[in-house]
Amino acid sequence: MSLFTSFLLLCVVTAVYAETLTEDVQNTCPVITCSSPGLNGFPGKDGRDGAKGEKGEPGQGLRGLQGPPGKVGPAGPPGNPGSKGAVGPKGDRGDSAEFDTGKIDSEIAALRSELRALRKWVLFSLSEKVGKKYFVSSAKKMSHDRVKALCSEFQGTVATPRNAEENMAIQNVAKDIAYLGITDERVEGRFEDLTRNRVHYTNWNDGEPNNAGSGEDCVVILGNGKWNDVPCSDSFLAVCEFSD
Ligand SMILES: [Ca+2]
Ligand SMILES: [Ca+2]
Repeated sequence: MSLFTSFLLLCVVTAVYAETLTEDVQNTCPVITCSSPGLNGFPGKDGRDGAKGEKGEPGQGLRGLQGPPGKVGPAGPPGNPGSKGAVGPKGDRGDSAEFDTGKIDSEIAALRSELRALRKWVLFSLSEKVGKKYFVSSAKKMSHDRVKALCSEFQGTVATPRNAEENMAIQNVAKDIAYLGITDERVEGRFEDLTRNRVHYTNWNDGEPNNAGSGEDCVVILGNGKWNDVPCSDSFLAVCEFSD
């Protein structure tokens, strides 16, 4: 081979190598390093709202003024009873002016005196007195049981003559047939006073006591002062006796 031919061949090889090197450099070199920087683009559109964040800490600013009180709420249910408290100290002595026993006693004495005077007047005007006994007659007729109740109501008892003088007094005070405090209710034919003591003074009318009909266990004094046994349910005047 001639020297000229070798020179041409070398040129061709060099040219091919250079072209090959240029292509490799273009394929591996980044553009940004290999070219001038471009201009910034326009801002993109707003993105979507993100997820809600956690509650933040209280602020550090000044606290506002306190508002007016709210409306009173409804009453709640009653609570359980409380425990019993301790016994308190003894109180002061009360005012006894309203309970002046001396004043009360004097007022009672005055009332008793007035009552005695009134009682004397009633007995004097309405009764017959024999010794320490007063006999007073009712103006209304009633059964023997009612007579007993009436005399008891006025703290007396049914008139029971113990002698002729008392029998006369009862006869005088009674304006009609009147019950005496004598019966044979417990034992037929055994006449007793209302304390169940057998009577010793009697003033029976002729033919009495006869326990007539279905039975006669109470005693009345007639207009002539004589006695008759009668049914206790019959109605006659009451004569009560009182002690002085
Ligand atoms: Ca009888
Ligand atoms: Ca009779």
